[in-house]
Amino acid sequence: MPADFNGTWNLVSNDNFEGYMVALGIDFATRKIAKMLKPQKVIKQEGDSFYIHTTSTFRDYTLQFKIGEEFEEDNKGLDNRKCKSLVTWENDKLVCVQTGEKKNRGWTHWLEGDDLHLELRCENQVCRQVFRRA
Ligand code: VLP
Repeated sequence: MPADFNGTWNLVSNDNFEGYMVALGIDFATRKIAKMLKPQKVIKQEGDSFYIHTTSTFRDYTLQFKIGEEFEEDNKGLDNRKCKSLVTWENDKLVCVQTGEKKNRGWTHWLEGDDLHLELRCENQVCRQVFRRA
C-alpha cells in the first residue's frame, strides 16, 4: 500500500518561501502578499491518480496527474511558466520533476505522523512547508 495523502491540510510552517519565489522570478508586490498566506491543500488520491487543490485568500492552484505519466503544467497564477512535469513514487515520497526553463525545479511530498510535508525546489533554493490535518 502506498502512502495515503487524502485529506485537507492547513499550512503551519513555511521556511524560505521568499527564496523560492525569488528564484521563480515572482515580483516584489506579489511576494509580499504571498508570504502572508496560510494556504490549505485538499488532496484526493485514487490509485495512481492525484488531485491537489491549493487554496488561499489570494490565489488557488489545481494540479491533477497520474503517477509515471508526464504532463504539461502551466503554473497559472504562480510564475505562469510552462513545464513538463512527472511525478513518481520514491518509496513513500511523491516526487515531481518539473522540466523547463528553470533548472532543478520540482517538489516532494511526504507524510510524517499527522503532518504533510512539501519541499519546493527551484534553482539553488529550497522551501520547506509543513501542513497539519484540518
Ligand atoms: C508563486 C509561487 C501565491 C507565488 C504567488 C502566488 C496557491 C504541490 C504543488 C501542487 C505547489 C504550490 C506552489 C506555490 C508556489 C508559489 C499563491 C499560493 C497559493 O504545490 O502540492 O501544485 O506547487
